[in-house]
Amino acid sequence: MMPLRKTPLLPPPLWTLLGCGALGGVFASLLEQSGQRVQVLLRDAQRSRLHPDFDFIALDSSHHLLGITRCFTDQVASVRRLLVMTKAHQVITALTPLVGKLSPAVPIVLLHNGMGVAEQVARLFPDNPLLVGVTNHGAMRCGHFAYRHTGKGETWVGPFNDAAKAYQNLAEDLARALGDAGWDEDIRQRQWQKLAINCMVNPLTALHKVKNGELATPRFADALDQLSVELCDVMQAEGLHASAEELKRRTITVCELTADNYSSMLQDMEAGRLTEIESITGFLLARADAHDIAVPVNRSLYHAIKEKQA
Ligand code: KPL
Repeated sequence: MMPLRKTPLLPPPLWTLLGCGALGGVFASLLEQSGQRVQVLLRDAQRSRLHPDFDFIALDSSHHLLGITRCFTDQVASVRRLLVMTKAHQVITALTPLVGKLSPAVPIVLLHNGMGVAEQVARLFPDNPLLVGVTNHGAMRCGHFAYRHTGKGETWVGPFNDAAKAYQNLAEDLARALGDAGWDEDIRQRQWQKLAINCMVNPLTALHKVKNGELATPRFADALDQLSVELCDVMQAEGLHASAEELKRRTITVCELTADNYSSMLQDMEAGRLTEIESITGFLLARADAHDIAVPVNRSLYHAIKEKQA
């Protein structure tokens, strides 16, 4: 009888996370809790700062202290898969120090609100598999390396370039940590659906200083109607499936599911941070202009946010 060959036990995957904001911190914690390995890649300027354990408050309000490893740019050779969860406008600045250092074999996953950033990343790293994704988990940052998971949602990732098509296993690994996560070859459709939700929820909640749930009340029904018609026109011109009623319905569902949450744009405004308006409504306006479609209501929200931000 042939002796049974032992299959070597593979070590759990190692994720390197760039961007320790609210969502990044929650994803790092959930990945770590699922038994996968996580290291966070920090800016060199943060070498001398204190690095306490992650203080993670789960959905059931339980507290967890997680010893997540930190690494810096000179350790980039250890990176096997890179999950980028900075704000959209920080992605290029955060990735630029890795140009020429990150192996072209490392898949890069971009998970942020808004669109238009992956095109720039593809120019910086033309040979790396590039994946993009959307998520609607809720998260809050409650201090230095302290995070609260405020809502469980879906996460979808898919390929931005051909090289990324072989990386479906990354979606499976995310699913083990996040629950609802999947692979979608046609991720652009989902990105636009999320963009439409963000174009409606983020500027409106930030300008009116209301929780997401408020948008599901009759007070905002007209505004959502007008915005969803404009968004639908642009999506159809982009060759995507869209109906204004469905975009509005999806937005209301998200607002009901996250009724008690403050949108990321409201949180950014209140904290005096730059918002993601350029990658959200700014991207929509650019595509509307390219198709010569008038989007006056979205445009006025864009200018109102820019004015407040200034
Ligand atoms: O993605 C979000 C955000 O706050 O940025 C939504 C979906 C609006 C949930 O708050």
